[in-house]
Amino acid sequence: MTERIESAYRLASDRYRELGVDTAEAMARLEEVAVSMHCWQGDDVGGFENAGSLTDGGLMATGNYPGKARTAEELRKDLEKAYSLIPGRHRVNLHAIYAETGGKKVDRNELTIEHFAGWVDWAKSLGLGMDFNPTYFAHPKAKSGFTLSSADDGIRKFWVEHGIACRKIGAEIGKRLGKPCVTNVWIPDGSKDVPIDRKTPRSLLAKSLDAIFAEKLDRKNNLDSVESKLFGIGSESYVVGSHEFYVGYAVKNGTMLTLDTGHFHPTEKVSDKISAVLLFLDEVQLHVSRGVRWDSDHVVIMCDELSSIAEEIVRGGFMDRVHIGLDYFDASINRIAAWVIGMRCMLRSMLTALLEPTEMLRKAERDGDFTARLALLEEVKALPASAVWDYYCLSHDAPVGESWLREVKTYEKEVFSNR
Ligand code: RNT
Ligand code: ZN
Repeated sequence: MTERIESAYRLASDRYRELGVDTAEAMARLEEVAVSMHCWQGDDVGGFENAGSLTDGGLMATGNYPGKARTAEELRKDLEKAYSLIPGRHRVNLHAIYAETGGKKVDRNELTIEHFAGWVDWAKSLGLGMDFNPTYFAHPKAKSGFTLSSADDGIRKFWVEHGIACRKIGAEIGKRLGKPCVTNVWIPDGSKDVPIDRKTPRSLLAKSLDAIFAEKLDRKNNLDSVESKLFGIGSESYVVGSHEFYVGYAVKNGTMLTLDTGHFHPTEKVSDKISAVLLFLDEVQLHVSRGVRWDSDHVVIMCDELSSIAEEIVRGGFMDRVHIGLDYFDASINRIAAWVIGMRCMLRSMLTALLEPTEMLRKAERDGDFTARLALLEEVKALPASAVWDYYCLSHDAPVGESWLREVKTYEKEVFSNR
């Protein structure tokens, strides 16, 4: 098999060379892409706290596939399995509800790095980077549907303290791992039915965020980001932290912006937003998801929008300003497979974009030859990127093609069946 992959690669490489594309260079650039893999796919956004229901916050994982991770050890083991089936060095994205408190109840405003030391040591031993998220849902103090924008001073104060605690944790994670941690704020706040006052919660949210971000932290360790949403379960009519709110907030305050591909109107595309917001912001984070009809958090696949996102990142020269992360939760299929499919698709779409004969396409556009632009774009889709991808997997100790699935099935038999 190795020989077949190598000879297919050589043929592909020759074909790309004819178009002025260097496949070795594309693969070298792909090595630089560290995708943040979201731990919450492994346990349906459960965490280890048992403080409240996930739907208090408008998130819902559907399905009951066996084998869900129940402890940090199980989750790390599953994550390790997934990373072993994905080429390259990546990152892990953690939520505050994944704290390890040794059985003690520690409320969210009291969390410290100590509760994540197990995760940091583990990430270090695997050479992973790490990102972090305060958890503003699945908690009694989120039950009303309002957290940082709550009209109740006590509730708001609690969640501001949680935000501050999490930024400190993020900074310490970044320091210990020697690469910055993106600490991302997403809140579920909003209302099911038409509100009278849309203004007050937004001004309270801005005030709460100002309090959370008041302390300047070294960007070497921690990068703050804010994530908008269009609607959620229970916040169909009004979301406090809308896109306009956070674009404004991020531009004014110099934070990063998180663009989740499920958080816009279905015909609105994140791929089109990247070059716009990066004119005014230093960096953005992506939560790559796949909405089906709505923000349904399906597993990422090779769809047109994924290709467009990858193309925009590469064509724009944005690889070092766009932090790519995944965000979905599917409990109806093997959860490790869900990670592996999404990660491999994300990377394969990046490789395909890196292999694009962009100069040729740009020239057609510059010359006003839109016939050629369209014709070439369609021909490019048929280039042998998959042969380069197979070779990339082979040369990075990752399974080629569908062979990773066998390993997941074996793991399922040996590990999941005992849970
Ligand atoms: C929710 C947001 C948010 C969460 C995670 C768990 O709609 O997308 O990013 O999915 O933080
Ligand atoms: Zn998200």
